[in-house]
Amino acid sequence: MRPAEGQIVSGDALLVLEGQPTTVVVADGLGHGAGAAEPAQAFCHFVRAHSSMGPDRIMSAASTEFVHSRGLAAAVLRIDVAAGKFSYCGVGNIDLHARSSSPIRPISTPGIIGRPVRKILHFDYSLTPGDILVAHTDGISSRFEVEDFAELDSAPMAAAILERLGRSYDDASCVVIRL
Ligand SMILES: [Mn+2]
Repeated sequence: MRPAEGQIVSGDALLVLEGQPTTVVVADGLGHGAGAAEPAQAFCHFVRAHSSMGPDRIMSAASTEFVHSRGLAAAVLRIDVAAGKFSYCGVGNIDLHARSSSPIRPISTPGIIGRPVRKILHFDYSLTPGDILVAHTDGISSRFEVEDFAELDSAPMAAAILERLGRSYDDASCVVIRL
């Protein structure tokens, strides 16, 4: 991840809680700089504190919890490698792309966490070894195919996507998960 041009602090935040299952959070606080980083980082702490809850329950609890914040977009990914399962729940401009043996195309519910949101969508999928998941904030254009980066390992892939598709005027962050 990197901050928008001219900013020192990124208003995006990422969290990876490795385990069985693994939880990944991608968050984008409204606006830029330290004020935007606050709700994004608070959301990461909130997920860490509620990691036993399902992504959809975390998200609906967060809608109330962040009512007095400036608001944010975020997605929670839950990856259970042993069970071959993947759950996704997002609100706002967070995108997920996959290269997978069965189709994985979740969408984030339009809206802002901390403002009234209509029914929050969540998605459950099967995972197979070799599958690749890429989640990113709207500081990265979603006009790419995972396949075009698939020869790279996770960290270089995230860096290449950021470099080639990052928008300089926004905080940008990207997480790559390879099974
Ligand atoms: Mn953004």
